[in-house]
Amino acid sequence: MSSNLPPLRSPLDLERVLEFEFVRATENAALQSIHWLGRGEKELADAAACSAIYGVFDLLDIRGEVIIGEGIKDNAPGIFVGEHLGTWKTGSPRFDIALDPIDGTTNIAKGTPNSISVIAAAQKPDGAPSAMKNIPSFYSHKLAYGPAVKRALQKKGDRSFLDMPLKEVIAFVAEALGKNMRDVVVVTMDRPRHGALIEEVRSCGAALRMITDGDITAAVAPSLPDSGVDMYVGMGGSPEAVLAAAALKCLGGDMDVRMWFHDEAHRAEVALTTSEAEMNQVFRSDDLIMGESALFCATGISDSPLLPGVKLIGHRVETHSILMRSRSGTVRHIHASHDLDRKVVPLRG
Ligand code: VTB
Ligand code: MG
Ligand code: MG
Repeated sequence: MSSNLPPLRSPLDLERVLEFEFVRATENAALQSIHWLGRGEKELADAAACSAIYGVFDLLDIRGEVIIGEGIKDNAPGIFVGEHLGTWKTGSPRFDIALDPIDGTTNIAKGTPNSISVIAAAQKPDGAPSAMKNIPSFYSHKLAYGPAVKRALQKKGDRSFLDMPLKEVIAFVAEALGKNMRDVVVVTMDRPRHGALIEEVRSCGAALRMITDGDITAAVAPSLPDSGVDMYVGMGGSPEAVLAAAALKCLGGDMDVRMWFHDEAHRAEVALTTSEAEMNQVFRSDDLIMGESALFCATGISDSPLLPGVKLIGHRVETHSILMRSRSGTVRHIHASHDLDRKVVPLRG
């Protein structure tokens, strides 16, 4: 019997099959790092999460290359740019991978909320250009918003929010969401470098929520229907901007991102390899995640607007993860209960 419907899946769409292995990796990282919650040992937490991620990829027949990894910011133990993940068996699918084994290691060290393990990946044909942009600056200026604001922005000729006074941006977001300014919830990280920005949010009467760390969850929050967050703004890590962009591409929200330099020496260093135009460019999610599709997954370690953290209940451990792909737009919430007495935990080292 013939059918006019497209095939259920293309044999080449291996992202669809393999995405569940990626979420196993973030689950494993969350399960391993939970033991470090509150122990004041950032680096040991990071090392545990890395070993857990390596452990899962060591079993996976892919040819994965890390395009965005940890380490550039804080010299923590990490999985670095250029590393190979997967078995690299001949003919296995090629993936570009961005990851942060723990976003929010300080939070883990202190036992505070807002830490996750996160991976984004894009399948790509051999020889194709990189599917993700590795921004060379430590920090980027980011302003993230949800789908309704994105649609309103497109109607107004697609100006960049980063070129508008923050007050105007908040007024725009309020209008797009049908809210009063005072009900627009803006999240930023509590940092001295955000002093002027914080003053501006307060002076226009909007609702401000400050977090200590972990701005991937903050940037994704406005695109989640029930997060209670309308926008995220601030200067945070550039790798975290690209990871959040993968999620936003799946969820239909977006983010304006521009390199931001904390000192002149760093600007000069980046200028050696980057044009002035690129240093001033405003990137959107599609500019950072260039491939035709991408997957994003994250598992909560401690509670965040994106995900509940790991819970230890008797002999079992519960994890909450989110898994999504931009091609299909499917967003899965995966609540898993792990029996640590029976589970074989893949680890490296
Ligand atoms: C940022 C943010 C991260 O660390 O990189 C921040 O993107 C570092 O900021 O999510 P400081 O250099 O001011 O400490 C995180 O919050 C956690 O890695
Ligand atoms: Mg990290
Ligand atoms: Mg991080």
